[in-house]
Amino acid sequence: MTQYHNPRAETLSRDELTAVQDQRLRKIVQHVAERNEGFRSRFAAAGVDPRGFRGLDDLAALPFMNKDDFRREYPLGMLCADREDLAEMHMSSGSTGTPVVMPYTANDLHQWGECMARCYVMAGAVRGDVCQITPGFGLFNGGFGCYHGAREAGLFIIPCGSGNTVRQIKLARDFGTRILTGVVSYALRIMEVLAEARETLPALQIGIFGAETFSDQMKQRIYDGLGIEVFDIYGMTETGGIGTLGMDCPDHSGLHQWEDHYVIEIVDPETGAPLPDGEVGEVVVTSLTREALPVIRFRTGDLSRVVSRQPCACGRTHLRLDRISGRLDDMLIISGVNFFPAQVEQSLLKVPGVLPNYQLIIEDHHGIKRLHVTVEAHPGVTGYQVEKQLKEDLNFSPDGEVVAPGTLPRPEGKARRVFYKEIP
Ligand code: DLL
Repeated sequence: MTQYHNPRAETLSRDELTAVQDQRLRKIVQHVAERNEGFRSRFAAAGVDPRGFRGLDDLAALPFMNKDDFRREYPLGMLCADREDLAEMHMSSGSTGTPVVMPYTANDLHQWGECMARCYVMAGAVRGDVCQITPGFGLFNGGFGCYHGAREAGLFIIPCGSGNTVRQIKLARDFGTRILTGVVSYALRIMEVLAEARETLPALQIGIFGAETFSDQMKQRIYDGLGIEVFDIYGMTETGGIGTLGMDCPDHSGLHQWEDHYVIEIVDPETGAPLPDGEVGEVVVTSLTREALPVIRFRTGDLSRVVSRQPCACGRTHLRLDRISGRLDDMLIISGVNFFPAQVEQSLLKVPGVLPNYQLIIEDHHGIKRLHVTVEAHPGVTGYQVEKQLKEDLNFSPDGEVVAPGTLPRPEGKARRVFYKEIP
C-alpha cells in the first residue's frame, strides 16, 4: 500500500495543483516586491507590476534570477524577511568560490522538513526507522536537510555527518540502520569499505542519494553493491536544500517535484523560451512558499525534461522530471563533440570490471584539447577496452588508462572528477 507523508497535498488533482500554484504565485510575487528593493526594481525593469500580476498566466513575464544575483547580493541583500526572524542559514561555494547564501525563517525550516519528510515516506520510511545521515552537518545543506526531514517523519536519527567510513559501518550494523542518506560518491565509498571487510548490512534497505549526476549504471552498481533500493533525491541551496524539489518514488519513473511548493519550468538554455514537455532544457524554479529568500524563475543550470504530468502509479500527481543529465557549466567540448561527464561515466560503467572511480583530465596543448580518462578497474581490464567503449558511445577517441582499485582519491563530499592540464 502506498504511503504518503501528506496524502492530501501529494495527490491533489492537476486542476487543484494549478489553482494552488496560481494563488501562491500571486502571493509570493507580492511578498518579494513588498519586502525587497532589489526584487522591486528587477520587476519594474521587466515591466511587471506586482499588484496587477495575474499568476501562472503571467509567469513568463517575470525576469529570471541566477547564481550571480545571489553572489552580487552577498550576504543578505535579497532578504525578504525581518532579520530577527532568521533561524538558520546554509551556503554553497560552488566552483567559483563566491558564496551563495540561503537564510531560513522557522517557517522555511518547517517547509524544508515537510518536503524532505515526503521524500523519506515516499521511499518507504516509517516512524521509528533508523536513519543514518552521511552528508556533512555544516554550511552544506545535505546533513541538516536530512535531519529536519527525518525529525518531521518521526525517524530515529543517527547524525553521523561525512567521513569515518569504518565508524559509519559499525554504527549501521550495531543500530540496524534501515535508511542511509548521502552524496552519490559516498555510497560508493561505503560499498568499497564493506567489500574490503567482507561485511554486509542486512538491516539496510533504503538508500537516498543525490547531489551529483546519477547515471542509471551508477544506480545499478549501488543497488548491486549494497542490495538496497536506491532513490535519486534533488534539491539545491537556492531552493532551500536537499529534497525541496523532490525525488523518485518506488515506481522509479522520474523525480516527483513538490509542485504545491515549487513551479518548475524547462527552458531553452540559449533563448530562455519555455520548452514543451519531453524536450531537454534548463530547469527553472520558482519557490512558492518560502519566506526569507524565495527564488523567482531561478535558472538552476541543471538539464532535464518533463517526463509526465499524469498521475503516477504511486498515486502521486506531482510532475516527474527525468534524472538530471548534467549541468550547463559542466559541458565539455572536445574534438568538436559536446558531452557531459555523466555520459562518460555511463559509458565507462558498461565495461565489465570497471569500478565507479574515475577522473577526466582535459589536456590542453596550445588550444588543442584531448580527453584523458583514468579509471579504476579490476585486474584484466585494459585501457584498450575502455577506449573502445568510449569511442563507441561518444563518437571521438579519448585516451583510456586503467589503474588499480584504490588508486584515485576518495572524496567525502561531492566528487571532483574533471581536471584541466596545460601541456607545454
Ligand atoms: O547538493 C543538495 C543535495 C544534497 C541534494 C545531498 C541531494 C543530496 P548544492 O550543493 O546547492 O545542494 O548543489 C546543488 O547539485 O543544482 C545539481 O547540479 C546537483 N544535484 C543535486 N541533486 C542532484 C541529483 C545539494 N539528484 C546542485 N542529480 C544542483 C543530479 C544533482 N544532480
